[in-house]
Amino acid sequence: MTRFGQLFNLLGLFMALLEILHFPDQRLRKKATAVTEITAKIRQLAEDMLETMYDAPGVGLAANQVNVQKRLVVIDVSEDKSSPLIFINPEIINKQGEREHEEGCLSVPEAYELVTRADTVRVKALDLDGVAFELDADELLATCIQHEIDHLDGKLFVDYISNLKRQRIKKRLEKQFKQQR
Ligand code: GNR
Ligand code: NI
Repeated sequence: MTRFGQLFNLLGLFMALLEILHFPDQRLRKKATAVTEITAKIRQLAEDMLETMYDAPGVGLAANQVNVQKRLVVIDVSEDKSSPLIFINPEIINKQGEREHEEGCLSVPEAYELVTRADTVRVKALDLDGVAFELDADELLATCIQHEIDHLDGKLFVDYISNLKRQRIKKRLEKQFKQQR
């Protein structure tokens, strides 16, 4: 987060916690569209998404999860929440190997399952100034980037597990979120 972001966060001003959609909400299935202009609204969204992710807490968040169908992702896999990353229109330009990693998702609370993905990835994206950058990722960051780009394409980690497991999770969450309303 920027210095200003951190300051505002400490003061508890101007930033907002966004509501996270939950599986099986169909809005999570919409494909997000490219960000064509980095406006003040997009910058505000990125800040709010970071705050929402840290509050949850989670290591990543895609705009679809907060009901904005734009290709924007925030990630911070650091121990001390000191390394926020913002990816606009991210694309994986190279993947290598395979690795199984236990995944969870803020849109699928309390479900953790093994998913096989590429071991390392090279990702290309724009930063908040519209400047293109590339990043090599491994370990949790590699998993997280692939998980978030899936969100932008309307895909969830539960799509990779058995139908039986997915149906069980769906039933539990439908019940849980009906009770809360
Ligand atoms: O917080 C999260 N943890 C996580 C752990 C393993 C693999 C992927 C993730 S991403 C998740 C946050 C989230 O739902 N992002 O979309
Ligand atoms: Ni997720």
